[in-house]
Amino acid sequence: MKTNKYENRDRIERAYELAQEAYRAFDVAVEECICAALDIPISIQCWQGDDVTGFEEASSVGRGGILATGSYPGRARNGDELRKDAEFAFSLIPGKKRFNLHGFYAETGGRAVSRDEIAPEHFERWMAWSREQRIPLDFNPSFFSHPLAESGYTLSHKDPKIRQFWIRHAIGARRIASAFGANQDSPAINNLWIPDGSKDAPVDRLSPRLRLRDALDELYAVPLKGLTDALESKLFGIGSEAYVVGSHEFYLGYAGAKQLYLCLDMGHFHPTETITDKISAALLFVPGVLLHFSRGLRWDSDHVAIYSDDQRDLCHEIVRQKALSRIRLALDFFDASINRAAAWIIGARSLRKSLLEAFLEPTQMLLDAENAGKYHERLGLMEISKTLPFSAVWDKLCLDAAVPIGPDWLALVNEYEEKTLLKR
Ligand code: RNT
Ligand code: ZN
Repeated sequence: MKTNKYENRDRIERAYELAQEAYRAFDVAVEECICAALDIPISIQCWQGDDVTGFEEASSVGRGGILATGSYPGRARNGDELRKDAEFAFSLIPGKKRFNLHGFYAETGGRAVSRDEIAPEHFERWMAWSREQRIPLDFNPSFFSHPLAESGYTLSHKDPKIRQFWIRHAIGARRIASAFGANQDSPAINNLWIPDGSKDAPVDRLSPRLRLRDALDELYAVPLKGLTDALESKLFGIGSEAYVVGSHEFYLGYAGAKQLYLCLDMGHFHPTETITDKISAALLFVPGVLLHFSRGLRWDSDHVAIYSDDQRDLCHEIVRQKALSRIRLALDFFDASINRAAAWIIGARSLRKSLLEAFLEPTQMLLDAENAGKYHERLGLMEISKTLPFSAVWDKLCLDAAVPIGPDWLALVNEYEEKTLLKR
């Protein structure tokens, strides 16, 4: 496929002008919508680049807690490859970006450093890269793929020694996020997710939750600046089909009580349950919400995010809420069965697209209809707004952001795959 086959500045500008006219009839200022959509940072997950493997030798010991499936060639095997792939993906993703790291992406110069000893110094290279790229970093402690996580319990483990190990890791992670915050002009999100749970129905559901509460109290008691702590729940996972210690109710209560951010992952709820309706409720009681854009498919939660009804609804909700200063957006999927840079690009572009569409909604008209009790009008307008000439505005957004239009990015991915990824 030839690069710039689709891009035709003149055609895009003409289509855009007509689109602007169409939106004007709905009192939508398209130019402002493009700027607003480009301005929202999307935190891109490093772990799509290497199948959540990390750089530790020890990670081969256990894959407990998380698992990417697929064996597409070209996985990044070290920090340099991961950074290179991320830079390539960045160049094809419009709008503001952040990069989201995990504890086991520490670069220790070949020295084995125990998970409970990782510190800001092991992220010097990431921080230098972040400054150079002007891409702020976010962080996550890693409570999986480790021998001490193999039992299925970490912060809620009944052995105090194992619990303390993970508490030390969590505090270290908070220090790293704090160092990121000092290295950039916005706080780093430090999102805590643990796999703790049980394959079969436990008799005692309370004790692990008491231990988790106490462990969290201990690790959040360390005062640190420059970071925003978030907590992520899950309904069930591999090996925790019957019971998850850090459930939604647990963290909703905890985040509310301690005034921490609540992380809602699109794939972490019952298959027919969406997170769209949870935001307005949660924001009444927690300082902010971190969203993990993912795609649950049957039992799994980690497929590439796409321009789906679920994602579009969610973006409409966060834009309508006018609470973007209290909402952070991150991608969370890991598909090892397709080109990994393409996975990043598809996910991030789809999210930006859903955001743009949400900004273009004639919200005031919908609200007027709703407030007048004219629900047929509300529904009618919602249907009409779905087929306004949105794709012409999306093309213009890509043009403004100087990223390839339409399918032109695919040719660049194929070229990168051939010249770089397949040589690994
Ligand atoms: C796992 C959680 C968590 C992870 C990442 C790697 O179920 O969604 O967010 O995907 O931390
Ligand atoms: Zn997640």
